[in-house]
Amino acid sequence: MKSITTLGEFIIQRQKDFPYAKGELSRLFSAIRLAAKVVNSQINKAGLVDNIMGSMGQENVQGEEQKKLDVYANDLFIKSLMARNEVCGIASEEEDSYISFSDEVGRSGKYIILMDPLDGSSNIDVNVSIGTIFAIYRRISPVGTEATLDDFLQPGTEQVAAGYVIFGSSTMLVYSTGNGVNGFTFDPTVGVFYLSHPDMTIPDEGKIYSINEGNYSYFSEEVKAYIDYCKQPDPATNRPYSGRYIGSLVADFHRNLLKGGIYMYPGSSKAPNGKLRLLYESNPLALLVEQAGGKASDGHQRILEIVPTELHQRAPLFIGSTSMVEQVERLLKGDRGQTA
Ligand code: P6P
Repeated sequence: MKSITTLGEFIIQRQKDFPYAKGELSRLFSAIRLAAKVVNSQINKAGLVDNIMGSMGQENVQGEEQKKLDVYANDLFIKSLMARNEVCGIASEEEDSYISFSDEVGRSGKYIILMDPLDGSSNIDVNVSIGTIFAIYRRISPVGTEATLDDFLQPGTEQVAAGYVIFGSSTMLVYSTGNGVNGFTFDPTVGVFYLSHPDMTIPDEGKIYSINEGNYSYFSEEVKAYIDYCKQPDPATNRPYSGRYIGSLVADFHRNLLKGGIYMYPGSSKAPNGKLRLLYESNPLALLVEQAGGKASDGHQRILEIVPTELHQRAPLFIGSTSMVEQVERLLKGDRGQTA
């Protein structure tokens, strides 16, 4: 019988792909894997467990109502990562500022992690897929000192690993260390992630466009032109496309990664830089999509090359199949000839 590879086995096999390979990737991912399993078990019974469901009646730094499961996932990932002695600091959507570990072991950590512990959590109550997104960087401050803000404000090109966990009809962990993208599906009967999607690549073309069209009247004329382009019948270019918008970034991204498509959260007159966070939402997904052969842009420049200035800064996001992202970039440059 063909043996299937577990996440742990895969990481050991690929340890050489991870810079400074001394088992560090294995320990980092074992923390993420453990936290993902525990969060998964809580999400699966969220409808039943009163003490988890519902809001804590407080807001996070984003001004968004903090659901108990957000806080639970945030605390769990932080505890699990701290315990592996590889991380000197963590930044999270749920934390106002970054957390640096001041003890000697923490200060000796060589990596920092940025994460959205439970993206799309407003969907928990309606049983829609949600996800965790993470980005791993090598610290730039000296080992042995406390992490600094500069460790977290590195461009996405400096990520040494990035990935997401999608809690959907099945739970999957998808990640890259810069050598392709691989997906692992969780088998809850044995508590193991198995390699189910080796060497994931995104089709260059797709038929799916994902955007919240409720914001149409607030978009620029160029973004409106692309949305209209997606809807214009043209058999030669596979149009009209299908509109698919789950309202959960990880779920929309994952579907487009597998099937081809584009996800967009543009700037608007209401929110000039859009809604999504550069450091722990767009950058990790941009690394994944580029490693899978796709593209991620803020409409004008490569997401990964944006030099961050603030921990929670937002940026417009156009991400997915290369030819679709390039099409919208042309339109954003005012090249209307492409909408014929
Ligand atoms: P809107 C969830 O809050 C999230 O950050 C992403 O997961 C999702 O794609 C987006 O916001 C949805 O935002 O404004 O369309 O409801």
